[in-house]
Amino acid sequence: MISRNLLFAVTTALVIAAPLAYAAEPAGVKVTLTDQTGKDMRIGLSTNKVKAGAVEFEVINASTDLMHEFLITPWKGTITSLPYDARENAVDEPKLPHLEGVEDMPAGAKATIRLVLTPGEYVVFCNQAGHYKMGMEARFTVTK
Ligand SMILES: [Cu+2]
Repeated sequence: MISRNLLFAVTTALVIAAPLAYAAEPAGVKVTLTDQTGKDMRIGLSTNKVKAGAVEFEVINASTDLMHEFLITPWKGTITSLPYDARENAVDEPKLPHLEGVEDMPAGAKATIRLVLTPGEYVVFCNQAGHYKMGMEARFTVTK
């Protein structure tokens, strides 16, 4: 899906999403996108809670054959309640309040993105067609 505020992944390239406004080391989160022949798709996070400020997400698409992506949006509701476009079989991205991340990562691709996050509840997800409904979503919390 093509969305605002998103970057395209380039295999093994380092992608910096936003200029860093803080001198402190950013919090680090390792993100692993996995699937097994189209089943058991998930987003693995090394931690699902960080302090507000700069956060560096080290994303790897560990799939051997499928494209995945890593998107993050502020969301107070349940992780399965994002606005959904049934025709596209994907989360309705323009209806989200804010969206960042890295999309269309080929199998094996890695990307590092650095975001500045404010306190609150977030949902991370993959929005390749069908993947959100197949379990590629997780809660992410940013504390004060
Ligand atoms: Cu996916």
